Amino acid sequence: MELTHIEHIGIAVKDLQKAIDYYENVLGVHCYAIEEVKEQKVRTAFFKVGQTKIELLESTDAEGPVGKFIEKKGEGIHHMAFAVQHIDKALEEVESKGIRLIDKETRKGAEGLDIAFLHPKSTFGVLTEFCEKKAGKE
Ligand code: CMX
Repeated sequence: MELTHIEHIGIAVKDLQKAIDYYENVLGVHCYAIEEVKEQKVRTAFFKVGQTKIELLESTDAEGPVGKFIEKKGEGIHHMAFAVQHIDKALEEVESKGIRLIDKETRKGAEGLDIAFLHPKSTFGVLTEFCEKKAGKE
C-alpha cells in the first residue's frame, strides 16, 4: 500500500460561515467550494494549502457523525485523510493486519472521491480516511 500524501484534514465546526471567515480573513486562504454531503450529514467547505486541503465540517443533523463528535468533544480536528492509490487493496491490507474498518466498501465522499474510514479505536484515536481519486476526475 502506498499513501501518496495527506489529502485533507477534517475539522468539525459549529458554524460553517464563521469558520470560513476565520480561514479567509485571518489565515488568508480561499474557500473554493462548499458542498453538502447528505449521506454523511454534513456541509463542507474546502481550502487548499499546498497539496493538502482543509475540510471544514458543519453537521446538518445532531445524530450524524460530526454532530455527535461536537456534542462529545467540541470543535476541533475530526479526521485525517490519506490519498491512496488502490483503495480496495489498501482496505484489504489494513484489515488483514487487524485494523477495524468502518467501511468495508468504499462510498462517495465530497468532490466525488471514493472514500472509506478506519475506526479510531484501531488507529490510536485518529479517525482515519482513505481517499482515491479515480482517473478522469478533476
Ligand atoms: N475521532 C476520534 N475518536 C472518535 C471520533 C473521531 N472523529 N468520533 C468518535 N470517536 C470516538 C468517541 O469519542 C468514542 O470513544 P469512547 O468510547 O472512548 O467515548 C467512540 O469513538 C465511539 O463514538 P460514538 O460517539 O459512540 O460514535 P459512534 O460509535 O456512533 O461513531 C464513528 C463513531 C467514528 C464510528 C463514526 O463517527 C463514523 O462512522 N465516522 C465515519 C464517517 C464520518 O465521520 N463522516 C463525517 C465526515 C464526512 C466527510 O469527510 O465527507
